[in-house]
Amino acid sequence: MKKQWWHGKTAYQIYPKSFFDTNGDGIGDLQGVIRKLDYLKDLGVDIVWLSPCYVSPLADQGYDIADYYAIDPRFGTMEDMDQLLAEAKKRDMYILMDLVVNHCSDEHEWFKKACEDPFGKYGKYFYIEQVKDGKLPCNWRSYFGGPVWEKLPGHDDLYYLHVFHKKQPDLNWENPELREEIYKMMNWWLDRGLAGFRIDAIINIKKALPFKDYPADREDGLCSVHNMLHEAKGVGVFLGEMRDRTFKPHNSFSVGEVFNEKEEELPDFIGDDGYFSSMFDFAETVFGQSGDGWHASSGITPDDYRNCVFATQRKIGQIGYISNIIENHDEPRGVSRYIPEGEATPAAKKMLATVYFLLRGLPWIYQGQEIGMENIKLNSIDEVDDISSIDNYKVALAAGVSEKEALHMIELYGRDNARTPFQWNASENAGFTTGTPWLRVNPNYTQINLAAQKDDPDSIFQYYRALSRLRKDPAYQETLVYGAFIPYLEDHHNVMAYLRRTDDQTILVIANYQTQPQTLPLPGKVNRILLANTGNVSIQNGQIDLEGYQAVVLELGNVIQ
Ligand code: TEU
Ligand code: CA
Repeated sequence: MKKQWWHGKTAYQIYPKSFFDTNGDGIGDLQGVIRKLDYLKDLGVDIVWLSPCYVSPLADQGYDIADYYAIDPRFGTMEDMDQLLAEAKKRDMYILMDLVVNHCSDEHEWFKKACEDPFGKYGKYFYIEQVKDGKLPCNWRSYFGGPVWEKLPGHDDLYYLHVFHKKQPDLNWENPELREEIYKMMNWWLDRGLAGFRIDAIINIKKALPFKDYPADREDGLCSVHNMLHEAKGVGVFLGEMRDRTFKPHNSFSVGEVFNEKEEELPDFIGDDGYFSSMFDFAETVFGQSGDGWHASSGITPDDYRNCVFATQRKIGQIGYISNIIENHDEPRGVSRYIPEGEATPAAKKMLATVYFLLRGLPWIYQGQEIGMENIKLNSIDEVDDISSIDNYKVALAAGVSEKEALHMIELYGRDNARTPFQWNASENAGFTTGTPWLRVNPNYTQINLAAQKDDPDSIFQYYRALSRLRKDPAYQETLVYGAFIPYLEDHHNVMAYLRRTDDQTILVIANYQTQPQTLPLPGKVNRILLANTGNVSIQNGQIDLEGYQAVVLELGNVIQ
């Protein structure tokens, strides 16, 4: 694998709407991101991915873009964006925007023109089908529930495709004219100084055509889009063209949100000449998911989590450079999901931080993760904003689940968990806004907030700073960035341990993933302790006595493996 400038960096995802509000309207904005660049630099952040802040009706919180060339006034102006790019550059930081091109908003000019002339130029930017006697072209279910076909406004016999929300009409990537529009827009942003993109839902752009039904998988007579994705061939033609027309000429960074990738395609996706620089590991995020809806999902134990992570590390090997997360804006908070209920102490949160951050791959921190932000408790469905949660709530009730249980399911899996405002301090609204926050602040902000951790050497925040510094330490960087990943004690219950190894150095990451202490054998002599998430480290007779949720990073000598 060719070495790249970004391999040794630390990456961070900002959900602007919930990050920091500077004008008191209760909505986070670009000026808020600018104000916090020094904070991010101090944390050790180099690369910043901004969730969408383009003009949008926010039907899917900005993942429904109505103008790719303009910033939504609720987030600021293009001048703010240019200022952010300039201020980031001054700090050797790199800004990525979210590229949402499987679909646009139904309020985009293109779609409005398509409604005026469904068979003209802009009608061909979308999938518009004639429907006779009400028989839809296919029985796929939208990711947000219901059929993927909606009546084209102004036309009784024409329907348009939307695999997501009905306000997110799919763009027709089979149309070269549409693809040219997308590349032009991408290059416009890259020429403006953007370092690259996070690529949204990109595997959906290639449909298996002609449209056809698959066996219904629920009472609604519909089926998962995944049936079609499994059959779709040739997404690489579009992705290779995108790479050659945009990323390559700019030598920019790109990270794909890719679910349902085919294993044999991994080298094409993230190999040295791959479509993208990297892609996210979602193995642990999809573990236990059910096609019947969130209510039918099973939880994930520490051993499951470890096995998912190790499977990805093995699958990727030296093919490319995976992006490692414990959460993002679509997922519950990692510390609430991957640490058993009631055990998410600061030590446990730092243990989780240790075992994912030092994997082989690019470590991503999602806003608030660095201070251990947690899922939010719900009192009623009226408090929920997320369209995916509301859909799953309805599906659960229809399946006979009680309202109480359906609400608890949203507490476990809902996307609002990661979208509650960043908890800056213990003042009103956690210091996020002087106005009324667009989404409820987690009431635990009085305990969990940055101000309470900034100057505490034992805080989660300081621990993330230490992890980022360790991974960039010249004495260990080559091993932690490029060293082979070798599982250790991988069948040992509630243990997550692995070696990172080069010819010259071996580093052991070893964690006790439970409250009860356990003593474990070490695979070699300990040269030095590089990091530990709790007090003292007890090593004797070639063994290590780990306290509950203790994680330790050791440099070893003469390892027997
Ligand atoms: O998500 C793509 C996606 O398919 C999964 O995240 C999941 O299906 C979805 O979150 C529903 O639970 C991307 C964005 O990350 C997400 O925020 C958008 O809602 C979606 O695409 C549409 O743009
Ligand atoms: Ca604001």
